[in-house]
Amino acid sequence: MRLSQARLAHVPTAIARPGYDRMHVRAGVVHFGPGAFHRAHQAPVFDSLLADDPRWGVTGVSLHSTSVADALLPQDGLYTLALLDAEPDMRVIGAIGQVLTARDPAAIVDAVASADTRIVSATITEKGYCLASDGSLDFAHPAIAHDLLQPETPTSFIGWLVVGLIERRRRGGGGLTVLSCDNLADNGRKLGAAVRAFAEARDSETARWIADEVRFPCSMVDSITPATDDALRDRVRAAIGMEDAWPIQRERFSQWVIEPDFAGDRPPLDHVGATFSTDVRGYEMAKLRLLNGAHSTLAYMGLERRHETVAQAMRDGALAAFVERLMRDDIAPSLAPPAGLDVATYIDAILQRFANPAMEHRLAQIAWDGSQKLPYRLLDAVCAARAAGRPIERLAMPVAAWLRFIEAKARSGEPLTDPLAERLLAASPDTILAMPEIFGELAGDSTFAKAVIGAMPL
Ligand code: CS2
Repeated sequence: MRLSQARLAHVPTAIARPGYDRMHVRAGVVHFGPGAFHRAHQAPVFDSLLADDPRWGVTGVSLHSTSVADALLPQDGLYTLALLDAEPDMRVIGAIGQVLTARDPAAIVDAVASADTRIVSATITEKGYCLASDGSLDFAHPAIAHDLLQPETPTSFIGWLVVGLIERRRRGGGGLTVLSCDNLADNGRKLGAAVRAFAEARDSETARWIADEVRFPCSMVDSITPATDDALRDRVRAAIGMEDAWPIQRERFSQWVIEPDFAGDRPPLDHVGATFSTDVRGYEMAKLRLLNGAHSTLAYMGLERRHETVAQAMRDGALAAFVERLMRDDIAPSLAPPAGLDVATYIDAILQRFANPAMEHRLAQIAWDGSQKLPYRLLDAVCAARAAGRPIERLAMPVAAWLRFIEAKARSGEPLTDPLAERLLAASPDTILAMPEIFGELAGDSTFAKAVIGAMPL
């Protein structure tokens, strides 16, 4: 027995189910990258919205794999979300109707161009934006170079989006909101500039239409989402009384702060858990540097100390004390918190979330894609410390641990999950520290290089 629309009525009543008629849902949102984070964070918000308004269903688009479509389509898009707490809570989410893949390019273009679609959102991870270290579109990126040469058969999110936007304009379609939900500082602004630059390289009329009609609000997203494992599948099977091929788990806490800069209709996301704020930047900087910066620190320094999960690393007194000191003394002074965000309390809450014993959040998962994550998470704080004349020795320690992590992979021959893996595995620590595409202005900073090379394991 597999979870599906027909079997939804058999899910025990203790488990919340879509309280709306899924037959009448229309897809107002096209989401690129319907992986675990989207299904844990934004999809439940739209699921709550659907209780009052059937216009906000979600069509997922997976550009690089068919695994989400293969798991969810036999389940009519349904899946179980488990909130991990002392008392785990489960809920069946029905917001996702369709999952499209690159097997059906015309359907992707049609989804972006459709009059029903008001929002195109994305969780494609840092590397999906194809940005250079100054935050602008990297025209030398192989996917972007490919998409400019063969614009009708793109590979990148930006390439696909622009094909969809051209079709939307051709149909006389209205404006659109493109909502980045990835962990990048200034995510919306960077995406908007990248899309306009790409469109400009194709034709300036499209670029002008995009500038006039498409909004790119910034958003800060937060909810810790450990990867799905067999333990979760078993728990969900026992709870719902049937198979769910891909349930999702996350902590109870969830935050979504969105700039209220929408084209046309803005769904009342603030009635279902999100916050609209004109100071997303302040929230984003605090979240990226404190939570994600500490996460990456725990990952590289924790793996080195043979820990496997975040909660385990937090039970290591020396490491937990180091991370707390890093957050309070080195990162906090680099922030410009929005009115109403008390940084000391925010740090307390993050430390408590990390220690949640109900979550098995693997450090190896967080350690992926270091070359893409460290700039926003740690290096921006290093730059701020350098500019203000504050010490950088502690901030250099997780960077050094990352370099040792790469060295260990090179030595053992184990794979390194990172888009720059090949180059990183072949390079010395000094060569890596001189890569401007990772280190930006710090690439030529001998004080920083000295601090990193001199940093010892904890
Ligand atoms: C984590 C994030 O895997 C990682 O790199 O730091 O996914 C983190 O759990 C989320 O950003 C929390 O909102």
